[in-house]
Amino acid sequence: MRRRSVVPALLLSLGVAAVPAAPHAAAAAAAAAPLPLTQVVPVPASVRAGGGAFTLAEDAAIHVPAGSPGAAAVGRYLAGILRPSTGYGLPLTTNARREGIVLALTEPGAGNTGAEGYRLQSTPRAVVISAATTAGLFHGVQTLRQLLPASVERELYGLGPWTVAGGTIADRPRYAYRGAMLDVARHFHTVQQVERYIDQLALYKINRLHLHLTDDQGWRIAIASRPRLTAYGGSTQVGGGTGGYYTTAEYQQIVRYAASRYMTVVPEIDMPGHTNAALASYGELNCNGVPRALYTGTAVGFSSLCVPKPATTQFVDDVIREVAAMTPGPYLHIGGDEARVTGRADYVAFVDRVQQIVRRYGKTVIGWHQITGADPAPGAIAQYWGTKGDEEPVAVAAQAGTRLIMSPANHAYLDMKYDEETPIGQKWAGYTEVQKAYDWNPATVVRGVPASAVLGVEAPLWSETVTDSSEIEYLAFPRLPAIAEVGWSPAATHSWASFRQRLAAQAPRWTALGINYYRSPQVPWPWTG
Ligand code: IFG
Repeated sequence: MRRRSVVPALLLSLGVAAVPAAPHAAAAAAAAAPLPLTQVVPVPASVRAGGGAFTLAEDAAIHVPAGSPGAAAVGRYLAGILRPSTGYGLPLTTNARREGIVLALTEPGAGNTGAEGYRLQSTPRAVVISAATTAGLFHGVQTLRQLLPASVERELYGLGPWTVAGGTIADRPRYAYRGAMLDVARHFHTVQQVERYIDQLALYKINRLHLHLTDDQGWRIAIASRPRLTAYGGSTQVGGGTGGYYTTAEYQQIVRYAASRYMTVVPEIDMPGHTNAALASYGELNCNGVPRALYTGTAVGFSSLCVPKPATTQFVDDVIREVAAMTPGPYLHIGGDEARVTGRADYVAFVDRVQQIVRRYGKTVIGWHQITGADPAPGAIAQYWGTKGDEEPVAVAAQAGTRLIMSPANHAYLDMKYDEETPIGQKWAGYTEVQKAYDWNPATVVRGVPASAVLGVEAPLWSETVTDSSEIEYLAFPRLPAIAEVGWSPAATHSWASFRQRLAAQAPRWTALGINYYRSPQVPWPWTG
């Protein structure tokens, strides 16, 4: 669970009050009214304000249902956030009294909250978060966090009051697939850096973490039957650094951590293009049998597995078998993008063959939308990353049953620069300020795609120019919350005027969490003094 400083609690237990974060801030907080229930990102499906506010009492408890380890884990997660900043003990209890903070599981289907939704009712006696699933409870907790003062996110405890406005929220997502992709191949990002990003994504109810594990510059996942992929293919990165990779144990640590934040990991093995690291590691994968040199530049489209060779099929089988075995989630992403030096017939043959292998190992195929140029297998998912919305094969495949994840590069690519001054990132899909990341509709972004074919959205962050958490955060905040709202909130609530105000109110929370965000001129950020 969340790692937080235990110092305040220790001091409290010794009867010594830790130094409050900032007395004037406490006075301001005491004077300030509780945040309006609508001031949440993503904006909830329905909000009914009214009735008295709830104020967390020092002796409050977090009530969880008996017999649900998942609900207790969500309770502990919430306690891990509230204890350091309030200094309160906040014990978990199953005594079913409806007072303080209550996490309640309803009968499936009872509250019409679906697989991930929740109800949050705030009265002077209690804040009750009820859901049919523990995922719903977890998402309700994210909303509760945002209804408490931003200082609730701090490491050091403040003086409160910890008040939540009175009223009722009934909330559930528009789309089931709300993802973020992190490219750990161009620049390697450690388990700790990935876990930090997972915690930040959880704030906005993201539920899929797509890891781009392999590319020309590096192979980042250990494959026992192919040790050179990481021993050699994982030994460098863009710019020539030492690269790195995840052992199976480390990958499974990421999977577990993501699952504890109700996020499913989607591993991507990009093929047949973007494979220089593999081609350098095993000469047999090249048509001439000669291993390629390692590559540390940022060009794309120059590499391809040698499709006709049986050795290539064996390689793909080894890799997919092992990645599928270490991935509890239902998806396996096979890439398929920018295979510019793969012959057309070879590309179709390869994509058709690889899809069969993925299905044989019990996973659902995801591929970049170029796989619609082959024969998408039944149940396959295409991830759209175009910018024009006029790609005919995508519409044809969608009409024939292929489902889509929308990642239009001119709205959802977090590695695009904000403007010409942005120090990192790329610009091939156009400068992307916050409003451009927000103002699009997944249901209509590609012409001819039935709205029912759209599974959801994903925000890719490619790492050619991104080396650490600070740079991840600079590009992801504030645009990731924009895409999270596009994926979660009803289309009817979509409003840049409303969103930019609610986004501005997130800034003190990001500051409290140490998130290095870009202060976009499009957002009325609060005066920070
Ligand atoms: N396109 C490539 C990525 C990355 C990206 C950077 C896709 C599917 C440009 N493929 O996006 O590997 O280089 O913006």
